[in-house]
Amino acid sequence: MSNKTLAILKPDCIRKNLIGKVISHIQEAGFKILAMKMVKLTPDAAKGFYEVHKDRPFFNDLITYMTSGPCVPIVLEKDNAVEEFRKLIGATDPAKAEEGTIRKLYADNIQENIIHGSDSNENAIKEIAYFFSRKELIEINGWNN
Ligand code: IDP
Ligand code: MG
Repeated sequence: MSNKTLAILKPDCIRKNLIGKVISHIQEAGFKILAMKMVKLTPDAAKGFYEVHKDRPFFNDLITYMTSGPCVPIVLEKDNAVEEFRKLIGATDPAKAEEGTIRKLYADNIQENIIHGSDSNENAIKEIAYFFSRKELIEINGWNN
């Protein structure tokens, strides 16, 4: 799965009516959408997804934010997808993100930063499985994906 990554359009992206703009940006950068849905995370689901951050001071605020409205998880495909997508979204803190990146263009602050991107191939595989069942992925894209 080294050509795949998981994006999540976060609740601020949906609230600000930026779904279309952000997806255009992603598609124009050459990513293919393999699967997509809208979900409202429960606190437990958000905690599970961000378990690696459970001891960080911003964890509780992060869970409140991620459960504050619907999210749109998206499975994306491109060569070197994880690294290419992290470049496209920019640094966690939009103030530090490069010009032209999605976070620089659309994010308000380090917490409400519009979009998630997996940070390694290993995590991409886990994160895709967190939102999409094998059955769903096969039904959508066939056995080769
Ligand atoms: P990433 O999304 O760029 O991979 P992570 O360090 O994995 O960044 O953090 C996960 C999410 O937690 C961030 O996207 C952001 O929403 C939030 N976050 C990270 N660092 C901070 C912080 O210092 N203050 C508030 N929220 C933060
Ligand atoms: Mg991260």
